[in-house]
Amino acid sequence: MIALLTLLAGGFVTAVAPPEPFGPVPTPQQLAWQRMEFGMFCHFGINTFHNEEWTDGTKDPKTFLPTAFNGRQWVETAKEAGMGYLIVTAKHHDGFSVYPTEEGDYNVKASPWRDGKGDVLREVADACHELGLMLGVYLSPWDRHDPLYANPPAYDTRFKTMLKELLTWYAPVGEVWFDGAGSEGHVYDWNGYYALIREVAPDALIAICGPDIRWVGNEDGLAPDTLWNVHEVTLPIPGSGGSNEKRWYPSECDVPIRKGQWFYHTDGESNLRSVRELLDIYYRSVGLGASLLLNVSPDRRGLLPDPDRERLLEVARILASTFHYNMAVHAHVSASNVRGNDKEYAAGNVTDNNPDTYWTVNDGVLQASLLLRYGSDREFDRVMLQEHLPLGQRVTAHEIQVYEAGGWKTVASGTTVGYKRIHRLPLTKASRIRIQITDALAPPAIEAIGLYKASVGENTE
Ligand code: FUL
Repeated sequence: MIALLTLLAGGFVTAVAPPEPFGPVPTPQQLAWQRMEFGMFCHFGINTFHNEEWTDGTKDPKTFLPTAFNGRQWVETAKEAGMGYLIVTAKHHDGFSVYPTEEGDYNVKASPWRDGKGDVLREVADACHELGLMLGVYLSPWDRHDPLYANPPAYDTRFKTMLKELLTWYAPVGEVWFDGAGSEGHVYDWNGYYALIREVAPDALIAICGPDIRWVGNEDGLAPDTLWNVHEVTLPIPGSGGSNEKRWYPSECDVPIRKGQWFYHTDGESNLRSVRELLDIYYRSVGLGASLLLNVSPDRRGLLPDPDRERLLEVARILASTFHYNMAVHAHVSASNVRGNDKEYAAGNVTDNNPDTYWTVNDGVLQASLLLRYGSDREFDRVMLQEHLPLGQRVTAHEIQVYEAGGWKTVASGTTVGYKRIHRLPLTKASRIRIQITDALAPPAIEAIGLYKASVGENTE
């Protein structure tokens, strides 16, 4: 019998077919990217040496002179903080390239740093690849230095050559970040840029002014409370067959660790965000299903400033301590409905720590609940949910309830779940916890549930 079912199901021991995917679903690259959750942005360039956010393209390249550059320190810090990727500014709006491009003359080769042989990207890329972080590159379309900028076709050709340099010299590159700032009214060959990236680095995701990763819409690190991964993308997308296609388009929240400063400023330390602010940003980005791209700008030494580094690592330690123990794995978990009563889709899948398994329900069922039971009370103040994204995003409303004095009491509620939803609650004691999916666009498919107690460190200022 099992053998027959195995044959019928194409190799899987299951009697019931999985639900059809609902709407657009992530590509494997998007899903892997979403699962990293947290990345570091490093703005480093000629601005670093002028206490300015946007220099105008006239600063002398000789002023780019880090005294103790160590790209590995950036990557090691990101890794220690639990980040999965790091994005470097190869060229910002001022047009100065921190890698030895063969295009133009406004780049590291014109600086006395390491006798004109320095290469920021080389060291950061090598360290990323060695330590297992995904490397991303920021290449500003807006260029305030390059005389070719006034001649769009000539500039496009140069820009594509630079993209090709970055994607081949520092391969593999996982994300290309196209900033829209300053570009109002300028016509770029976006289709040509995208086609080149797809050809040279098919696994690279194109972010912001691009079809794969969406800007969350602010620089405060805050995602909206209802966050969908499916959006209508209006940019030109090669091969998409139209400009208003609905596609999987996950959000990235970019935010600087020093308020308002993407580049290092010698007098900027008072802008360093507090532990409490950074934790809040984490919960309001990752905790709402977006990715968090936190900018830590290297200083004039070419190192992450000590206070910023310590602040980041402190936040990372606190988060690791909050989330290291998921007490849901010790609950008895049951569900109001299990698809075909098949154990392939059982409630227990939400606590098995396996992203490939999930709990789901019969076709047509849009409301369902999971019940977590313990023999005695547990104390928790964080509840985490994740949908199984390979089947598309489905949940539109949910509630967390606890059984108390003879009745169910709602302690948290929300709309979308998506990649992840973390609720912060007052410290709650209960032996029965119910996760209610109260509405969905298609039968819910939940991959993971977590119950945690926040580290005392979360009360740090
Ligand atoms: C903005 C830029 O203008 C800032 O300088 C910074 O690069 C930020 C990430 O994007 O649009």
